[in-house]
Amino acid sequence: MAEQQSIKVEPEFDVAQVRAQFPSLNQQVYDHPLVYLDSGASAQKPDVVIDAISNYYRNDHANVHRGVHKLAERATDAFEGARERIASFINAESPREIIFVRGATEGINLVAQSWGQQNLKSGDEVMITEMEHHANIVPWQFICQQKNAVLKVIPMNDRGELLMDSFRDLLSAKTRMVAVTHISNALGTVNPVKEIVSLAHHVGAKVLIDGAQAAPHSKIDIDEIGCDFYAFSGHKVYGPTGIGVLWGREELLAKMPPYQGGGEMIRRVTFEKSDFASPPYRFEAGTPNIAGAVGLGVAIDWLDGLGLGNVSTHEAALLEYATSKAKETPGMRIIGTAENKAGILSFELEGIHPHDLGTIFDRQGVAIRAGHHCAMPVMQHFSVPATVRASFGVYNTLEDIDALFRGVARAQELFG
Ligand code: 7TS
Repeated sequence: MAEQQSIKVEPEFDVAQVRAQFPSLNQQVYDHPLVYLDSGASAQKPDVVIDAISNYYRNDHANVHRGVHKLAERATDAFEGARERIASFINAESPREIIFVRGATEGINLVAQSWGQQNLKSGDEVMITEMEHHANIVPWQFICQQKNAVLKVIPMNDRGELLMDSFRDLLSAKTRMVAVTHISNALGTVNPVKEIVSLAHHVGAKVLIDGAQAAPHSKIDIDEIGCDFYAFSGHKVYGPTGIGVLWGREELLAKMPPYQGGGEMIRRVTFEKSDFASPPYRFEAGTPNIAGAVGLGVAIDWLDGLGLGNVSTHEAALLEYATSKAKETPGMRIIGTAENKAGILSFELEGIHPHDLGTIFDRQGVAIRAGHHCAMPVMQHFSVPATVRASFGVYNTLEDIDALFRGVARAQELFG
């Protein structure tokens, strides 16, 4: 993702020093040192994040926005401070554009329901791609069924790259929303989101980017991408689970109806009628995940402190090394060979079911994911039931990849 790398001078990147900050990596699994290659599913947490959550609960916890006492003030400052940090991290114009959600899944559901209920009508079209995670398929199916709108799918080639000509052909005045993953979790493909946004805007469609896999790996600048909504999850960017971010353009959010009703999201309530608060609070009914937001703010500062250019470069080197080893391995087929690819290696091994492979890896302390990766249409495209996926994080090393390939050799030995 060279185009999105930060141009600021970044600190030295020392993977040993990064690893040392992750207590969970320092353990044995079945008498082998843990090799964690499943960050695409969820990343491990550095000390600073664990400590921030613990300190918050030890010292500062109270409910936000409503208390008149000191702890309520501190909790509110920490919560809103995290919102400001996240806004500046993705280059949003204002913290009012940052909605705290449970994760990318909830962010997408929020847009599909709130924006979709108001803006879609019978015959309108919503466009997604063949490589979406179910989180960016099912919410659109729901709203399309509710509104009698049509779900269109941008196809991909056998390398796992979107067919941009087909996209151009599918676009029309009927297209109201284009919802696309920034990076495919099953293939690693980095999609040309800027170009997609520009083409979609040309026909008057809005664009939502599912950034769940992109936010941990590269600098996200929503202003540069030009999209209308961007969603990501805290737990994949080295932050806690149960918290994520939906960014939306302020002028769009201002017109959108609430997603859920309850406390925090109202201005005035009578039994006849309720008036709603302005964004982001209109979309944050109930007591939020305060500790999660605090942890996420710290995680993002920490990641930013490593330098996202460094992170991209490090993970690109891991991918290159793993890909070259994969190409030398007999019987191994890489699923997803896009020109522009992030740190994900999905593969199948001739004659061995991915789930059996997963177990063999596990017994050697190597954590990978085997399955359909919540992207069943991708599996259908490649005619496989599942793949094995190694996904890389900031703490992975070339030795981790060597361990992965020792696992492959062991599996081939066992299965003859
Ligand atoms: N979108 C993409 C591209 C994802 O990879 C994921 C999670 C989601 C959305 C949903 O994120 P959530 O945090 O709301 O669950 N992907 C994976 C994965 O690849 N393995 O486990 C979860």
